Amino acid sequence: MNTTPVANRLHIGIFGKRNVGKSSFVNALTGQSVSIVSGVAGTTTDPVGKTMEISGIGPVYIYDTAGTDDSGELGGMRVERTKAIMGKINLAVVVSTPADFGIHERELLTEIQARGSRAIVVLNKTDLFPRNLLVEEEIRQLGVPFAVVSCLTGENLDAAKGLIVETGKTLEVERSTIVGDIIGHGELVLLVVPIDLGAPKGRLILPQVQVIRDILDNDAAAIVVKEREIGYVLDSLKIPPGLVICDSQVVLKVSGDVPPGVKLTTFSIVFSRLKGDLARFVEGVKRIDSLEDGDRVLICEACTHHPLADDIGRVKIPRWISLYTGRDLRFDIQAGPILDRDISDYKLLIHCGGCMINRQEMQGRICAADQHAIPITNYGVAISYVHGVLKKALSPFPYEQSLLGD
Ligand SMILES: Nc1nc2c(ncn2[C@@H]2O[C@H](COP(=O)(O)OP(=O)(O)OP(=O)(O)O)[C@@H](O)[C@H]2O)c(=O)[nH]1
Ligand SMILES: [Mg+2]
Repeated sequence: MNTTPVANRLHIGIFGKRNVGKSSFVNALTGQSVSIVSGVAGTTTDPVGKTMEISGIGPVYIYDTAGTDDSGELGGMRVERTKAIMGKINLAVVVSTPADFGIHERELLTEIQARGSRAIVVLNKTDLFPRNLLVEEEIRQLGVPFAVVSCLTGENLDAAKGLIVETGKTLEVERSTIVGDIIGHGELVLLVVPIDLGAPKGRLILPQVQVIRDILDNDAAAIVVKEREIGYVLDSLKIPPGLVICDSQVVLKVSGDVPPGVKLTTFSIVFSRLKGDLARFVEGVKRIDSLEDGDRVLICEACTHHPLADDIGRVKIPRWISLYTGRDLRFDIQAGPILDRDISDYKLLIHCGGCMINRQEMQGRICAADQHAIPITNYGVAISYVHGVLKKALSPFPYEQSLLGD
């Protein structure tokens, strides 16, 4: 794992009508021919993503997209794909020309801002079109920073880059630490990682690697064990660990093994603080107690993966919740974005940890739940709850723990 995970990068999307020079701008920014440029409107058909470093911001992920003014059946599908990218990004660059900027761009800016992202405008092709002070004043009135450039001659491209850096620096992509605020300097953290059928061959999964790195960055020490080894490792330590973090699926066993006074949580819970909102998920999980026969629950997975026979979202969580409530519930699975799905019928959403999506996307999903006033929780919180150990698994987080009452 020697690169910054994509989910931790600032995500930048380039939007605008066809042929305005979006791909040319991406190529100018990256200094590479990432995207094909041509005079034919509709050259870029599928979103193209590229990782790069921008000095002053660090690692970013840039999406070039298809023109948002495309029409017809295929064009409409391209626009849909571009709109899906809007939900993933933190910063949008709306490209236009001094001659073209108008209602379409204003609508794009409104849509971007409504999704909680920041925007800047790039007016391109100034070698062809004279500057348009009326348009510039209008953009100023909208409170959106802009630059007037030519991707052909390179004029003012540095100013456009500068705007991206200035705006990008102010954006919170992720919390800067996963566990740094709950562990002490020099403390020992015991990580419990089951090596079962679901574990990838020959390596650890990304959230585990990220937690280990974060522990090291915070000058603490990590010991990694499988659940079978907890007992003897705890016995052999001179001082008990300050914190135990385990996989949600073994939280019941681990909570029994961890001595009173040692804080316990799960990988899923620490990650839900990073991308989602732990307090919201703790509030949401309480809805399980009032589910009735026939109620529908939506299990949301960030990515599409090939399900295992005993899949966590498809099999285990539905089984555990059904056993816990004693109710006859209906579970559906949604893999991928939930924005397009009618979710109004569901009584509860249970989201995966979201290790493959960024904070912006997870917040979008929480907003979707909000719009329908549906409680939302996540896998880790729900699993600990139905096993009766959530209070213990929230021991590093007194505020969220207090939301559970006595
Ligand atoms: N004169 C001039 N031409 C430019 C400039 N920037 C881009 N072009 C040209 O404009 C045409 C379209 O550029 P692209 O970068 O492919 O535009 P796009 O917005 O990605 O277009 P689609 O992918 O079709 O939506 C190409 O012929 C470019 O060479 C510029 O600053 N000045
Ligand atoms: Mg293009």
